[in-house]
Amino acid sequence: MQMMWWHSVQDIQRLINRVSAARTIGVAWLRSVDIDELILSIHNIIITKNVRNSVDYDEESSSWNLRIKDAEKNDSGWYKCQINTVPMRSMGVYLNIDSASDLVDHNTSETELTVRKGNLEKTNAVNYTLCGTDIVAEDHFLFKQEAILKLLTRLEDPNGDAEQSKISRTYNPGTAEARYKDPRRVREFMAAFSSETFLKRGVYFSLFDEEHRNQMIQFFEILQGADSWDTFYRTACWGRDRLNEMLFDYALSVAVLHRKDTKGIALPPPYEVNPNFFVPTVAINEAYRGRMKGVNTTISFIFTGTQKNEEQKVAYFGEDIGLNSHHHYWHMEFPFWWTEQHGKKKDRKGELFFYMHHQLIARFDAERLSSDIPVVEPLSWNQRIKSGFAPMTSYKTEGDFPTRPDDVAFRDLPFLSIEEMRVFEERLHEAIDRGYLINREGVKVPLNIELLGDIIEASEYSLNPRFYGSVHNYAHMLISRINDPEGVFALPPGVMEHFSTATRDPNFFSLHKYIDSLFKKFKNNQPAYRKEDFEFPGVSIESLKVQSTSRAVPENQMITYFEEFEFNINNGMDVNPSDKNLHSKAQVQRLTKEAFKYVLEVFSFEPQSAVVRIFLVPKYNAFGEEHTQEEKRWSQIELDKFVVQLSAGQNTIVASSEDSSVTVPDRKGIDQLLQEIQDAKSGRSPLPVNKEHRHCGLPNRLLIPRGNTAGMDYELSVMITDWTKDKVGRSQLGGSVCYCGEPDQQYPDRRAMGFPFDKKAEVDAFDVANFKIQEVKIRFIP
Ligand SMILES: [Cu+2]
Repeated sequence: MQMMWWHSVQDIQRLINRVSAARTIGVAWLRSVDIDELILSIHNIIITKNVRNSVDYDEESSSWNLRIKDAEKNDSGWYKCQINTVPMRSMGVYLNIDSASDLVDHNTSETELTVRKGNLEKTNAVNYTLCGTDIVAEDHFLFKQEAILKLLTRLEDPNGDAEQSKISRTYNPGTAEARYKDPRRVREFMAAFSSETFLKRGVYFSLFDEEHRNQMIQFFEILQGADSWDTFYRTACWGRDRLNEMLFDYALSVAVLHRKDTKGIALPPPYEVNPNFFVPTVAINEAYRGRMKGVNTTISFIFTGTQKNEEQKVAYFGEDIGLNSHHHYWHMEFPFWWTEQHGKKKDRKGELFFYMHHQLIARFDAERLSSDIPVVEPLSWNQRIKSGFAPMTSYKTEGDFPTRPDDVAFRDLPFLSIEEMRVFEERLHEAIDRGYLINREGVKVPLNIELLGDIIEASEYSLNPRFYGSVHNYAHMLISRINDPEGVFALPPGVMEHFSTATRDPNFFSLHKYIDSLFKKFKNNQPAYRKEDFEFPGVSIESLKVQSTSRAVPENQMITYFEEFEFNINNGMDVNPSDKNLHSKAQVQRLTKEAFKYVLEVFSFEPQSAVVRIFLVPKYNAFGEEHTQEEKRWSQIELDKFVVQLSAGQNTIVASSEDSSVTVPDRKGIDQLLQEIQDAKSGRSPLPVNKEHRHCGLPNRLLIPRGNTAGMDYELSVMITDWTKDKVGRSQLGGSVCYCGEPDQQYPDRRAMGFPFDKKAEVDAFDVANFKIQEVKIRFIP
């Protein structure tokens, strides 16, 4: 993983600047020879004298491929592709042409190799190398990006954009059926839309409400089935002014995440589309006062509750707007209503439902321990809900999110009783105890983690939703509607009703701990891991340490702190056309960390591909007692997972906390997106487009728990296993793949999610040379 590329970056930058034309700058391929870098190609021009090299651009995957014909041992080494943006982006790959015999096996005369993002693949017809998927935005992409931002502006008002509103007036999906994959669906949707029961504007939309959901799905299906970007865009413009604003926002966002022609487009963050959901109403009102006075305002706000409420100590986590967004987008990438009609089957969706939420609980508990409060308790249908929640935020049009006091009992909903929940729970326990579930036809089906995730959520893949219910979705509704279960006050539902706001309620974590206990029971029934499940012969971890980027921090210590964060709340304000230029912002604190790196010394007997898995766990509980092995196992937080190419002998592996494959970098806000579009249009600075850009993913700032001022004790564990056995397909481990998978592809790692801590292990199983624990501290700087 050690990259040695950074030396002559400026020289290359100058060269690329000279060679390239205006805005659309291609990609340069470089090769490292000793400490120098040799330029192989710029754009599609070959610079090197090596005639075996060629470069081409693959439009489909937006990738620049370097081809090396008749590759030979001498071609082994580090290669790098580089994109001339500011800041410069580059990516290194190690090409290892060692086992010539392998290659001969595959192909006789011509030997070409495939290298993908940081990893080497050898397959038979294999070609080449992929230089990331970063390209520079061209006009058409800029138009799309801007169009999506406009479509999601001030959703309660008529569209303020002249062009979009003209399309909305003149286009009608009902008279353009031929432009959709399935004209029948367009007809059905148009009929539903014109019926009395179709959800009106100005009221809340809930995905959990079956009628709302079905209407949304109908609209989503025509967005998804639009035959081109143009049809898609026109359909969206049409829907923008006619459909319920929350329904429109949701359907459009899921479509943008799934359509091929919208890959790489950034959605405006949920806290800027709908600031009212996240910013206390008093702060919104204060910003209004600024508007009335005609001044730009930045209003700071704090997390909910007072110090009298223990839960307030960890509100910074549940109410973190980046965490809210992660949860929101995860459920958009893996909608429980998704079927093959909507697109590819989502690989390991049931297991991911378990694992992503399990990790949220482990992280929440670690934050609680940082604040000296005990871990969260699972909710139970037989007990009252201990902690209340006063959201202090509101719907744009339907008033405040209801407040729930401490210590209230569950209440039946008109269509769902608590007694039914007990029955569903009983049936789940039975399925787990017996190791099979009963499908719709009454046939026993062996239970696995995937099927269990599907029946608990329940997703459309549940084998028997009538029998097992929809425990997770129902539980969300039982909590969000607890204030007015019969609807006698016509209160809108609470924050638990929406994935974007759910984690703000501390009961989200109680609910999910309850769900997690079912998965835990299943996992504990599985045969324990044995030593041979973990072994990687010939590989040993000699040392492991963590180094902070600032020199003053001692080894094996990490630093966290709070920073101020500002975001745009214009969409939460009504606007008077005369003060269109007024700007309102909100400011809130958010947890962040200092960047650090893991440094591993690893010995390998032979050159091989290996996968490094890194976990962290708090050492002590809230009472200062060391956690048992069992407690530690189930509380492990995944920090990273990446592939390395080990050479024979000693290897130094260095990985940065910033490249973690559980996280995403900071989300771009509306202002930044608009600025970048402007800069690109005017030619000031090209806009880099990453078509693999993910919305789903934990914010990188939250990678590690807060820790405490004295320096809290944790154990860092690293396991290295054989990547050739674990990998699936030709995939790589990048982006936020650990919690969010890879869109449209198989989950790249064959092992159970959470491996090696997901199941029990025999006493000596971890006595292997490819596993190591290091004690570390996390110090919080107030
Ligand atoms: Cu969730």
